[in-house]
Parts: sequence; C-alpha cells; structure tokens
Amino acid sequence: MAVGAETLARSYSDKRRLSISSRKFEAKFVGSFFDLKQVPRDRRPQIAIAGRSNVGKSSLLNQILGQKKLAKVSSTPGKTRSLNFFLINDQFYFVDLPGYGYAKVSKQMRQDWGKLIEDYLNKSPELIGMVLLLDCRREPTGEDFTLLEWLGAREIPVMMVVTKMDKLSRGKINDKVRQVETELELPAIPFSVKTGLGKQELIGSILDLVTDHRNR
Ligand SMILES: Nc1nc2c(ncn2[C@@H]2O[C@H](COP(=O)(O)OP(=O)(O)OP(=O)(O)O)[C@@H](O)[C@H]2O)c(=O)[nH]1
Ligand SMILES: [Mg+2]
Repeated sequence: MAVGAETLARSYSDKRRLSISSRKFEAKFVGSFFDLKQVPRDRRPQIAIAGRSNVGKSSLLNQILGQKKLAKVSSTPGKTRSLNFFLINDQFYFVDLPGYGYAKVSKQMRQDWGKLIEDYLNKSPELIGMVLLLDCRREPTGEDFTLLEWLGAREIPVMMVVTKMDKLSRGKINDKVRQVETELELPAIPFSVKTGLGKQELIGSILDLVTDHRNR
C-alpha cells in the first residue's frame, strides 16, 4: 500500500513529538535580568509565566520542572522582580516574569516592574506562548485582561491556569474552572502545587506548543 505524503509527515511529527515528550524537562537557571538588553538572544523560543504578584508563578515553574527551589518562592508578594530565564532541554526558555498588581510597593517600583514586563512583551519576537495564572480565590483584574488582549492581538497562544486549587473543596473546583472559562473565553487548567493537580496537563500543553513551533 502506498504511503501518502500526509501520512509520512504525520508520522515524522509524531516521532518528533515523542522525542521531546519522552524526556523530562532538564532545566538550567540562566540568569535574572533587570534590563532587556541583558537577556539571552539566541533565537530559541520563549514561554513566559505571568500573573499577579503572589499568584504562584515561581511555585508552578518549580512544580513542572520537578525541582523544589530553582525559582524563588516567597509568601511575601513581589519576590520576583526581574526576568528570570530557565533553559529547558537546551531547546527553549521559560521566562518567570515579575508579578503585577502588588499595591504595597512604591509607585516607582511598580512603574519599574511594569516597564520591564512591557518592554519584554514588546521586544521579544522569540515569545511563542504564555502561561497566565489566576488565583482561584480572586477575580481577574484589569491587568489580566490587558495582557490577554495584547496576546490575542498578536495571536500568541495562552495557557490559562487557575492556581492554588487545594484551597477549594473538591465540589467547587469544576465550578471555578467553568466560571473562569466563561469569563475569559479560554480553556483553563486547574492547578495545585500541593496536590499535583494539573501538572501533567500543563506539561502536555507546553510540549504541544513547542512541538508545533518546531514543526512550523
Ligand atoms: N496552598 C497553595 N499555596 C501555593 C500554591 N502555589 C503557590 N503557593 C504559595 O503562594 C505564595 C506565592 O508563591 P510564588 O510562587 O512565590 O508566587 P509568584 O507568583 O511567583 O509571586 P511573585 O514572584 O511575588 O510575583 C507562596 O507562599 C507559595 O507557597 C498552591 O498551589 N497552593
Ligand atoms: Mg515569583
């Protein structure tokens, strides 16, 4: 039986996918950057982790990388103030962004962080996707919507994650996910670093994104 070009192409991409997904995320911390001029520019794709201060960005990163302390976690909001780059499997970067919306820092500091995030978003052609986090006990803010609009306008894929789900009772988890999905018009992944909820689903989405980008 003749094998069509389409079948060959599919089996090739399946193999590529397998070769990525069968490996773990091997992560290397590259550096913390306060200025966009310092960040690595080697054309490897970048996936940013964004959301309000204290939403659980650094914790999520440690969880999916299977490491406890690679990204700094703190109960004091505003821990991550720089762009933190992690090289994954030598293939792509995760960029842990400073959290936004934390009121208890000086106006100057808020402006500086905001500018760093804005600069990063406007001047990073390597950005291929974003993991956007929302705390399950909070409503999305204007900043969350602004970010979503910005990503939508540039057709950058978003993986919406609802964090700290261990704080909700089992029965409320599905309701919360549906509420977020309706409000933001996006699929959402429920997540908890305490119970491991959502870890495999998120890793799968990230691997799909990287594979799609490579096969383009
Ligand atoms: N219960 C619970 N706590 C969590 C979870 N994820 C994060 N936390 C806690 O939330 C706090 C903030 O976590 P971080 O990972 O530092 O949050 P962040 O978004 O990186 O914060 P900034 O860097 O300040 O923007 C810490 O006390 C974490 O232990 C979770 O899934 N469940
Ligand atoms: Mg952080």
